[in-house]
Amino acid sequence: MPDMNPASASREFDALIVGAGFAGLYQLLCLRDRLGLKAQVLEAGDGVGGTWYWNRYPGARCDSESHAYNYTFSKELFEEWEWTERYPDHAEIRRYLNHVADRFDLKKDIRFGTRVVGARYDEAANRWSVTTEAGETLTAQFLITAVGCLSTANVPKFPGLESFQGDWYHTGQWPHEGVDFTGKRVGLIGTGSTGIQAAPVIAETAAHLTVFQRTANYSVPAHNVPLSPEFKAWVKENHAEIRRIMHTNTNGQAFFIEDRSAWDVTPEQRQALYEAAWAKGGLQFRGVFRDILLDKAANDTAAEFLKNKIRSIVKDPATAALLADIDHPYAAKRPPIDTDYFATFNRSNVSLVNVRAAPIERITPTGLRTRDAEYPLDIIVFATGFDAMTGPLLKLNIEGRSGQPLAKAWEAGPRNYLGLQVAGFPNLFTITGPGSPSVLCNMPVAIEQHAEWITDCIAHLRAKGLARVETTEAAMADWVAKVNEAANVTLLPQAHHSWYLGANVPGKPRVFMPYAGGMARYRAICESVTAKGYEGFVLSD
Ligand code: N01
Repeated sequence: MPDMNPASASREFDALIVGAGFAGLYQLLCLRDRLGLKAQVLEAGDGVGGTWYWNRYPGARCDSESHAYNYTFSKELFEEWEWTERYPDHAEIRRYLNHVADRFDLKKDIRFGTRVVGARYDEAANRWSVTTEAGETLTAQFLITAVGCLSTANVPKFPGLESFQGDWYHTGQWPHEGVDFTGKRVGLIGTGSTGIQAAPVIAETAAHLTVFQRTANYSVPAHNVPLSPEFKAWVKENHAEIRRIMHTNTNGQAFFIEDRSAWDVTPEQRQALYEAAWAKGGLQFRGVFRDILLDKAANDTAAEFLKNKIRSIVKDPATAALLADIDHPYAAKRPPIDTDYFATFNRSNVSLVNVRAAPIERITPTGLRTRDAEYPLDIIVFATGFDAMTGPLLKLNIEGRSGQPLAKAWEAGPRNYLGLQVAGFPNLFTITGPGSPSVLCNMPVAIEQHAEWITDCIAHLRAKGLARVETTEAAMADWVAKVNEAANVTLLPQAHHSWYLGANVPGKPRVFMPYAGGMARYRAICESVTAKGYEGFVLSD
């Protein structure tokens, strides 16, 4: 007999979704409004935004251009929303996601301030039991993770951190009220996309900024600007075409990678093309030649151009040499874009320390000590990245059939099918999970494709009177091989310290995590799987 108790009815759902960022919001809309499911989002934060709820560090701004950093499912939504800048900052993205949540009346089905700490599959009932930090248990037939790829902060375990008498922050858990750097001696650890965005802004007010660099990085100017009325009008007029490009190209951006090789042009023409791309700025620099990420010699031409730019901007030759001492192919790590990053090192209140040569040994009560020197600091900023892709999923403590922990199933690295499902974990879907294009694609595009695929799959089950979908070991083995093959034809695995490989977290298995075969190919694979009756999945009652 069904449980008629209203208290338990409020804890039983068709679908539970973890996370209220781009992915969770759209998944809720799809399941609730298109399929009529009773769905609920559980969100640890007190508002929508996902990664943008937490990442409020100085300079936090998207590297996709605003006209491409949108949902594309609603023409009306696209037409009524207007971005103000070429790249939206974190606050504007939160305003956008709040607008979406309000426009589609999503917040009533989101529980904020609710951190998921466990999820267990009950085979007999075919339901997931999800536990929250507050000790509540909620159940659902389907469990969908929308936890993002970069949401588990990686704070290196430097000895002595607890003794530090100043303040320290990780950029991915930034205080909402901001941090006042005025007159402070600030140490910034990390020179990935985050550190490169934060350094110039911190330097504006800090008494002194010391940047601790372990791996030198490329960066291309963002050239952020307020959007002109003409550009805004152009975007609205060309919405259909912009959407078409985003949905058919390899990276989900609103531009195509040029179909020419670096060797199709003369050295002078190549230089001119790089100069034009540098002047234009942003991620399109990667798209100048089709073989930049495939052919090391082609990549070297881009790398040398970018290193020369560093040498031409940074006045002190020793600092310039250290910044340009880059040991990996361009774009083999996620390529940052910046606003005045290299020029920041020309300021008298900024210095650069090589912590590859002399590693950080400990945090002291008054600062930081490397092998060679002591640096007195008032504030330490950890721009040290994330336990990417697998971290947010493993933190949920998911247990599948027979109580098998996901952590055990992924002991040697993530194994799944299409980045969407793991054998032994029926009715669990992982939006933009490892093994999907995710971080190698403009995220909203990857997210929409996954949310829609999951929605179609659940609709199919319901239409057939089935209750369970689960991938197989064989499908996973085949997919893991395809993910490796796709990575290995590119230069991506050559950046041996990349978070794509899990290399930034000590002890994490080294597995190339995202699917590098491109969004267009991935989309076609998913469509073919559906057309073949969900090939690689077992559907049952
Ligand atoms: O993190 P990262 P992030 N001692 O891992 C260093 C997205 N994002 O937050 O390279 C000393 O890239 C580490 O050094 P190394 C984007 O996808 C997007 O910057 O490991 N240093 C590295 O320099 C991006 O790729 C946007 O040797 C240590 C840095 O910390 C992803 O988020 C903006 C260390 C970490 O770089 C992550 O970027 C920001 C240690 N023990 C982020 N441990 C935009 O949209 C780590 N490091 C623009």
